[in-house]
Amino acid sequence: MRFQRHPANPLLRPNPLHQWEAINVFNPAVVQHNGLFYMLYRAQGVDYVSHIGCALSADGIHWNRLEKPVLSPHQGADDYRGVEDPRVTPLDGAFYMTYTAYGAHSFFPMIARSENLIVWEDVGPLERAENKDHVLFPEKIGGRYAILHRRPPDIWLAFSDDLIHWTDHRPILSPRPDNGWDNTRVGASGVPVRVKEGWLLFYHAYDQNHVYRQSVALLDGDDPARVIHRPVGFFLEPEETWELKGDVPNVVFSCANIVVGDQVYLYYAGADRVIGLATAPLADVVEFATSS
Ligand code: BMA
Repeated sequence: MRFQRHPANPLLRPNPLHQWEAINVFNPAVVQHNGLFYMLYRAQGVDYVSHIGCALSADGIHWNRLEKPVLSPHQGADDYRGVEDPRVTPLDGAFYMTYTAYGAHSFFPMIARSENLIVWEDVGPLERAENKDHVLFPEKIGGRYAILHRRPPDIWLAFSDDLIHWTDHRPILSPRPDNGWDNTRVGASGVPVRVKEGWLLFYHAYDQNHVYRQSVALLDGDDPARVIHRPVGFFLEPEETWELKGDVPNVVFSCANIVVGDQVYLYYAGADRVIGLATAPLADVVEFATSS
């Protein structure tokens, strides 16, 4: 199974009219709300400080951007180098953005909340340690909030009663040293997708040559610490020129895998510079995640 690239790719490019997004736009979250698609994307200008911009679309293909970022560094020394890699989870009637705060002491994972996807307020850090690729599940599991995160090089799971205190941290998915493409590091992509078979955990991995690829595994519906099946292969790797060359070469990196009708829309960045879309029937993704 392979995802099909959209013929209009790349859908979003850097915008030289806005200083803050003049060099790179990448790693977007996408959610559907009030009949529109909202994209929250990471953007960099010539200073390489990351902001989070917002674009709106009626069809998920053609986007109109807001003039200004919706989130910029605001925590002084903790994030003055940027706010990065948003993932957005609809939960409890609101939206939660998990993003990486990059500051004086490296980076750590933050959680913010919004009712309208434009005005964001911080909830707090998941932990003040080198960690990223964190994303909330869209519903409580066993009565508690659940989150995926990444303490290098593994994907971890943790739980919370209040989204502030996180416990029961444990690694659930690791690189496979003998398996070429995902032998070095793994991290979650977008919000896990609930299907009747369990949770689809979309993830990225890179190998010893720093080539980023995308795949998906199946987690148990009630106990997502349990990996039911993990395909040997991947479903997307850098092939197009804009995926092979950019700010960081050989990268397809996704923070959004949403279900639209009977399709999965995987939004992703090519080479940390532009944003594209690839799609696949949900039924094919489930088959891949359960049997290949
Ligand atoms: C990761 C993250 C992503 C980036 C990727 C490839 O560590 O920082 O933002 O897209 O590297 O450069």
